[in-house]
Amino acid sequence: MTIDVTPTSVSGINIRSSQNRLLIKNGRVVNEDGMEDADVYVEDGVIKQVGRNLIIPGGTRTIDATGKLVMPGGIDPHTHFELEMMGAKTADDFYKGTRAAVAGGTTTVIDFVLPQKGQSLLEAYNNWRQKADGKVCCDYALHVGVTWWSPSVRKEMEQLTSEQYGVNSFKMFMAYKDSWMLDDYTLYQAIEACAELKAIPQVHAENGDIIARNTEKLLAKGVTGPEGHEMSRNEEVEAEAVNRACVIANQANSPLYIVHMMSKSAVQALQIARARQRQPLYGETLAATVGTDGSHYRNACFRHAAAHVLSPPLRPDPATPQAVLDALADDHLQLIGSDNCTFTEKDKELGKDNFAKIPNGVNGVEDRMAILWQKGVNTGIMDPCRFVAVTSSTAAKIFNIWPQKGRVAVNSDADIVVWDPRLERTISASTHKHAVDFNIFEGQHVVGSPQYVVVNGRVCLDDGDLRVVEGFGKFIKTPVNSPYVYGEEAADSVEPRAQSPMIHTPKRVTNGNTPSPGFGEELKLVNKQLEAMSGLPSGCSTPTGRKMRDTAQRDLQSSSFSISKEVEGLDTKTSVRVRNPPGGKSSGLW
Ligand code: URQ
Ligand code: ZN
Ligand code: ZN
Repeated sequence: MTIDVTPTSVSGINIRSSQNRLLIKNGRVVNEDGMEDADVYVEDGVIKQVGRNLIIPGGTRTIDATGKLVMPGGIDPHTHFELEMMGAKTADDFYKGTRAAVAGGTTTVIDFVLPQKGQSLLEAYNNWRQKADGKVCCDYALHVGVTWWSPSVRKEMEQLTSEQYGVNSFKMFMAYKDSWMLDDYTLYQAIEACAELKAIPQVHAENGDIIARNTEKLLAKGVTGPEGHEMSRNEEVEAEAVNRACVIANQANSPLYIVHMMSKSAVQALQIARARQRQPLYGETLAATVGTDGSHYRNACFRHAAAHVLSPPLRPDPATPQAVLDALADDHLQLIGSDNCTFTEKDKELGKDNFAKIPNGVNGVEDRMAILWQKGVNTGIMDPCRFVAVTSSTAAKIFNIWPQKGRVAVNSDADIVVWDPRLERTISASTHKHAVDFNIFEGQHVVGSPQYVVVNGRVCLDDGDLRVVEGFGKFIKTPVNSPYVYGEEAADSVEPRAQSPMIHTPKRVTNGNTPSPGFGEELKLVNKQLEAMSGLPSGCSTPTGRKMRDTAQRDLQSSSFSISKEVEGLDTKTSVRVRNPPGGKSSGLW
């Protein structure tokens, strides 16, 4: 067991009991559906009271959160720790990876069990549990990959969804031909199985056949460097697979969750499918997508360019980060993960002479929240409530661990971030907590970061000092039949979904400015293309003709609370207005 602690702390158990009571005072509590000025009292890892004038036992440690936001700890729905792929093993193991997560404000990660073709899913699951259980510094759950198909795989999927194993999501690959990729027939069966089990099917949406052929052609022409990676799999290759996956899910009358959406075209394809399909479709993007771009593939330095290689790739279109941020704010995308999958310079060199051999993956679990805060909140694109939704609570709802996770409320786990919107830092590999020697956000100045991070009631980031305990985290079971995904309201048209108390209506920050250009004209074009590709809606499920939301009608009832006004001296250009929280308008003053 490794303990990053001050000399006064002695063991995981003692640390737990000596810090079993905690009061976070004078902060502004932010949940996905509103904000309120309230104190938060924690005992034995659980939030016991939220409000003002609380009666607290003597000897309780108090954190003064004046001027700070008190938010649910981040949930990163997409990590790969200790993953072996493409001849290498990720630098971040479950200890270093979750330590980096906590440093950045994330208190739960969902990692992927990825079985080899022909391997038992249960065996792979057990391997992952063995790797993770003794090392995680925060709680974690598992998705399981379906990388091949047989009756035994179907049976093991069912076993994995039982109470004993606690898995409710399965990832299928439409890329990585000759390793994890499934053909459409098999993908259809796997998605059907998920729907039958009331689990959540996830897809990696890229056309693996096109990528394989393009790779051959590029290599034959002498394009061997990292720039060939994006060239072999441009936006269209991603958007086609997004549309195809949605069509297959529609035929199977299944919901669908699309992981790591990296391009405007892919988001447009999803937006169109969400408008036509009855079952819910969810889109996840990455910190990498909003925090950097594909221009790095043209960097003359192989190390630099290869460090940015992931799949689907970062896009050269410089409008991508802004468009993806807009989509996150407008609920065309629902979550942001990291896809943390770090390989060292030495590992990336496996592809020195052939871009197709560069191990795929980048960092992100540590900087995901600060990057989104900087790019999304400080710029006024989204408000803090939407920030909480996309970084935490929506993942908790989809994967059916809400409100245990993803909420600051009585009886929720005490996974809490005290966020200082004034804290400034510059991201660098020289200071990050990852085990990897490169950071794709190197040199970026961010304003807003966690000051305290509480994991299950224990202060693991203490006024900037990281004090995690290896093995302190635990495995969290994710039960099937998530009401958010499979509940009645989830299958209805957009109006009832928006009215559901469980579902936050996303808030576009208006700032008095015209919203940045969305997908208007381009969308119409792609709409036509995709309609032509997909044919008519399935006879297996009932199309609802779900209406696309009218952006002009969003967020018209803003309150006057403004972070830039309230936190004097902030150098963030923030001017965020939010709706009144449920139960009445907040005072707006700390
Ligand atoms: O495809 C993924 O999610 C993993 C296995 C690799 N990382 C990446 O490049 N996205
Ligand atoms: Zn993937
Ligand atoms: Zn991934």
